[in-house]
Amino acid sequence: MKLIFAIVRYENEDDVITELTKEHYSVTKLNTTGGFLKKNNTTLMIGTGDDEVDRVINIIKEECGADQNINVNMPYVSGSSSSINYAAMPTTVNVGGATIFVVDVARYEKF
Ligand code: 2BA
Repeated sequence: MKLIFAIVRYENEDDVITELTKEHYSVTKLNTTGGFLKKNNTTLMIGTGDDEVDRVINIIKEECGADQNINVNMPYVSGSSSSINYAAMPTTVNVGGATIFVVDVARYEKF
């Protein structure tokens, strides 16, 4: 058995969950925050059989669409302790798609 962690954009979570549920996969949704952009995203936990992993990843791929570049202003600190400057540095980051981890499940029980 595998446990799939899929980090998806907040905008895509509904579509991904709907499609997975339609195909009878069980999903747990966690509200998470990306460490870099500090924006809300969603982490989905899906426990499934080894031979179902590719199907689950394909569904996520279909619903998350292509990635895209966005411009953000990242906080930037410069100077020394006597004169610290705070500024915003324009940065382009690639967002979209999904980030997926697949891990082995050592034991699974359900009561
Ligand atoms: P964030 O950490 O907010 O990252 C958002 C996007 O910013 C990333 O998109 C990436 O394009 C860029 N980025 C992240 N860290 C960066 C850095 N140190 N320097 C420059 N650019 C950086 P994705 O790679 O698609 O990641 C989307 C979200 O998935 C991430 O949100 C994070 O919540 C999660 N994630 C991605 N890789 C991860 C990993 N190896 N471990 C844990 N979480 C991960």
